[in-house]
Amino acid sequence: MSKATTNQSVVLVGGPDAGKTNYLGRLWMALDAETGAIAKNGLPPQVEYLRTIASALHSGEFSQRTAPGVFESTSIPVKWDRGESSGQLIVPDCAGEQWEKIHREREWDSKWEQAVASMAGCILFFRGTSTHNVEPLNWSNNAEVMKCLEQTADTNAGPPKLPTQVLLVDWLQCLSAAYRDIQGNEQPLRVSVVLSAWDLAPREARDADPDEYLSTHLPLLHDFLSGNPLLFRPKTFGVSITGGVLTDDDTPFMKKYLKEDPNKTGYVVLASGNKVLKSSDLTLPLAWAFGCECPEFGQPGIAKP
Ligand SMILES: Nc1nc2c(ncn2[C@@H]2O[C@H](COP(=O)(O)OP(=O)(O)OP(=O)(O)O)[C@@H](O)[C@H]2O)c(=O)[nH]1
Ligand SMILES: [Mg+2]
Repeated sequence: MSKATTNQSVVLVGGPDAGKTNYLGRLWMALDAETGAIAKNGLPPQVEYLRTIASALHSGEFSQRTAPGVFESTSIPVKWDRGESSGQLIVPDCAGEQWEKIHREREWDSKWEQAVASMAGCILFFRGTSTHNVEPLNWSNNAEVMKCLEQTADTNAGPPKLPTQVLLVDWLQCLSAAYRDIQGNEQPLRVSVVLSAWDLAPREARDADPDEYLSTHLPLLHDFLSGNPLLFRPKTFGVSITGGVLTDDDTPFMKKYLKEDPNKTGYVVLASGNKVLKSSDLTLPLAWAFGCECPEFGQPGIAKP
């Protein structure tokens, strides 16, 4: 018998240039192909937005960064458990600048309030190769920061930008508080951490559990998630939507990419029990955030070696 759910949203969280929109386009291809853990269950009303991103990827280009002010609340009918369960997935996409504004102004508008009211989980994006990232700093003795703070005091200029992981933790705090207050939900919030452009991660990190990369490069975020089991149910994924860098040049990778079925490109790396898996199912981060049970996630409670 089919188990229907109410409309549920999965919120895409991340700063500018983190990989949200391009993942959404590649995710749509995977949902549309109906071969992954989650599949489409009919056509979404706003299919044009998804098709535009997907068609850029089809023609060998990443979709451009989202313009500030855009808020695309895509609603996709989906099914899982081999069609036994179905629901409506609402995936709002906006420019990373809107997330920065939420951090600065400590408020979000009614569109976000609506998305959070039906939030099943969230997908948090970080792209290690983005030039927008601000590295964690040693505030107590970093000479450049101390100089900058001194100048800020003298000139009333804006303070230096906060490290990216501080913003990511702040967004999670806001979402977790809203999840509890608005929904009255006592369950931990499901969080998929997507380390995007995993094809550009350092060679030695690429085949290891992406959670180790998180622990080394964003230790505050890693410890915040793993140290609060009553608030969060996190899982870290290394995601490459293409398998390599898309460029106008006639590289061997591009020749291969343009010949391939775009739904066969890219991969997801994740820990499964005591192994590390490389899967071609790009819906897995969504499946975790949505709360689906997938064999790829391994048995709960099995410790890593
Ligand atoms: N090599 C590689 N690059 C990627 C991948 N995914 C995203 N990128 C790069 O990341 C850039 C930013 O991706 P977007 O999807 O636009 O990021 P966004 O989070 O939507 O950014 P805003 O709209 O500014 O908030 C792309 O233009 C690509 O250069 C990937 O799987 N592999
Ligand atoms: Mg975008």
